[in-house]
Amino acid sequence: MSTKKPSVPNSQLAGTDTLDRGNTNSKLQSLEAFRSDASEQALRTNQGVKIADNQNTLKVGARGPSLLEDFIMREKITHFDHERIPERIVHARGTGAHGYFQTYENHSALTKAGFLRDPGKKTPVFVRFSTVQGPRGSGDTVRDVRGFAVKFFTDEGNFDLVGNNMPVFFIQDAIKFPDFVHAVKPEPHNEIPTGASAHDTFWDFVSLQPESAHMVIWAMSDRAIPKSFRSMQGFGVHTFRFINAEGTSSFVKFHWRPAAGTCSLVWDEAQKLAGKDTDFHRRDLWEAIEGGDYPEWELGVQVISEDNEHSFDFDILDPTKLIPEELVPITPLGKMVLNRNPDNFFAETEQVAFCPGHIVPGIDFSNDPLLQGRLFSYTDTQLSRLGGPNFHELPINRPLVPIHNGQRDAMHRSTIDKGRASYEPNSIDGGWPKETPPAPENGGFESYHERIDADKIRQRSPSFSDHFSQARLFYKSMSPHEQEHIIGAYSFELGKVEREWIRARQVNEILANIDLELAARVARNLGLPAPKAGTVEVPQPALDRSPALSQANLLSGDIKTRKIAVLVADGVDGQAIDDLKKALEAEGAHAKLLGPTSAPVTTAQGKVLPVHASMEGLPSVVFDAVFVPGGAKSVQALGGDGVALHYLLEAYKHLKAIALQGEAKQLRDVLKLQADAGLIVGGEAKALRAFFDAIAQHRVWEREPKTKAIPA
Ligand code: HDE
Repeated sequence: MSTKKPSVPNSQLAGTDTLDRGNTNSKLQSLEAFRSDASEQALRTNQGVKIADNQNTLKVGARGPSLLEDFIMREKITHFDHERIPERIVHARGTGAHGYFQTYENHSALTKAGFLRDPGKKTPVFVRFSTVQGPRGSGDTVRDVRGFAVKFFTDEGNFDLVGNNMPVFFIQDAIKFPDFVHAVKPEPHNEIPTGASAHDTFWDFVSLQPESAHMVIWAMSDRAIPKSFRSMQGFGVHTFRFINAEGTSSFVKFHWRPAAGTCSLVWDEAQKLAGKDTDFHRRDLWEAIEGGDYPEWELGVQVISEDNEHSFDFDILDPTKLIPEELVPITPLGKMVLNRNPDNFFAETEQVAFCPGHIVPGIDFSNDPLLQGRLFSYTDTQLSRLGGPNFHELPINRPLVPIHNGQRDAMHRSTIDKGRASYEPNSIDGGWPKETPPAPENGGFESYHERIDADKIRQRSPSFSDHFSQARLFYKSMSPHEQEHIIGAYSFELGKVEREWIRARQVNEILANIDLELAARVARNLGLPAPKAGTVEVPQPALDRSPALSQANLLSGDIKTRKIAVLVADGVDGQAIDDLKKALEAEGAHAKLLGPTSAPVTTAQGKVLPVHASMEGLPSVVFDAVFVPGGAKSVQALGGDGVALHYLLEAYKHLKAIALQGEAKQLRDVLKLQADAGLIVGGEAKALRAFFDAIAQHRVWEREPKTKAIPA
């Protein structure tokens, strides 16, 4: 802090006085000035001239050459020619939403950050979820890490929490990031594969880089094929600091926990969805918000006091390590609700620019060497992606507080700065704008005073050297079906690797150090000999298992917002549909009627019933469960319809709850479906309850071995 210059009076602090406390819409209001509604407006050029003919270029005669003087055509085509900007180098595919964050209580003992101190305040947020590997138009459901980036528009400036849906990362030092990204991206000669890590260069790199072992096993787990953005956890990954008003610092790890529970797709379903609905996750988020099912997350932190920095058997600065929740429970801070879709994808979701370096007083960095490198990268990448250093002026990126400083000019400057002095100190403009002292009631940012006495050195800390104990902890903490999925994913991905030495190295030098049984199972699937022992000594971690890591323990327990397909044809029992809909509505779930075509059907009771789509239009993969009502004629038609039968078989294979009511019972025999807790036959209320309970379990895991070609 500097004391030599005049400070800002309290009345002008950080813009708090200019904002309406508790106003959830402040960001939306600030965006309002930039939103453009064309209704009842004339078509004009960019210079404001009304256009009389938007159909024809100016020509010499109706069949003659076009004229260069046609400024209307030239302006239109020129703008079109430059419509694209470079996509993000990673996380190119994404989708965004507006919402708010509200703290549960005053957390001033932990941090002086204002948005975590005032429970009456709703802080606007913009969130962008993303995949990492694929380009902008790639599929949503590929096996990949998901980005979970949140911009908080606080009264003290923007805070960006730029996290992922997994709590660790592939590398420990930022200098390895270009290597990692080059390895995972499509191969350079043929640009294959899109949106997948199942190829030689990825496995070559990670098998040579043992520090990736922990993150890779997360990426081979169900976490890499989330059911929806709404059902993903989020993590800040790095250790950050909270600083309170007394200047006391604590280390923190950020966690987002979804109210919808955490759950995933199954692999075959994820692959099919990538083709049948490329936009599956994007659509789900959009529709949930449009329908008023506002997605919600709880933000929490694991808090580690300065004194406990070294009390773990790993280094809290190592981003390939998590802190088991059983060792440090999560302190809930507040909740985030997403309640508004963007108006324009490009202006909002594409142009939003996150940076882990965007922090506010009360939050600070740790020395995690991955985080330190990120602090440089994000602003740097925006310079080429958004065309210069003024991207903070784009409406979606503007902080709510007024910005004044001596930065001037450059490409796309939109602020019209008044005054003569673009330097500080100055005596021409009364010394304004001036520094603000850091005391909490003033709000000037002050970096945490950390004493460091060390050599300038290029070296990985020896405390970062264990790469396997937490990968093992993760594997051992999985439920049996989750372990099977991990074995399946490694086998699938390595099966796509052409070079046998890479497959063998991953099995012998990585998997064998995580778990010998895992290595043996994958080796068998690849036709390789099972390794007899690992290659390194793996330390015993403090815990054998961390139940908090298994998604089996993270379900919401209800069926809120779940989607149920109802298969119908002429002669369907209309009463059964009404009863189902009523029961589902009471639980907050939704039904969609699907017919052989999109044409309405006539019920057994003679009523004409519109359907939402044909069965081919909304395939089973986009639903959580399938319900077939009775009605002899309808069931007979469905039983003779290959699309309907495939619909049921596919839902069965994807371990979804299926209810066959009344005459629909016959379909079980036609398809030879084996009985289990998720196959409900019968129409009474008890059966409906059993159906709902099965949906709440998300998937019928006991069925899985029966759906495999070769039993494990
Ligand atoms: Fe990023 N990352 N990253 N990353 N990252 C970007 O920034 C980078 C890392 C994450 O929706 C880029 O604006 C480096 C970890 C998300 O706009 C780029 C390193 C985590 C997003 C970049 C990392 C992330 C990005 C590309 C290693 C989880 C999307 C475009 C030191 C904690 C944000 C952009 C959005 C995007 C660099 C590692 C999350 C190139 C150098 C670890 C969610 O700047």
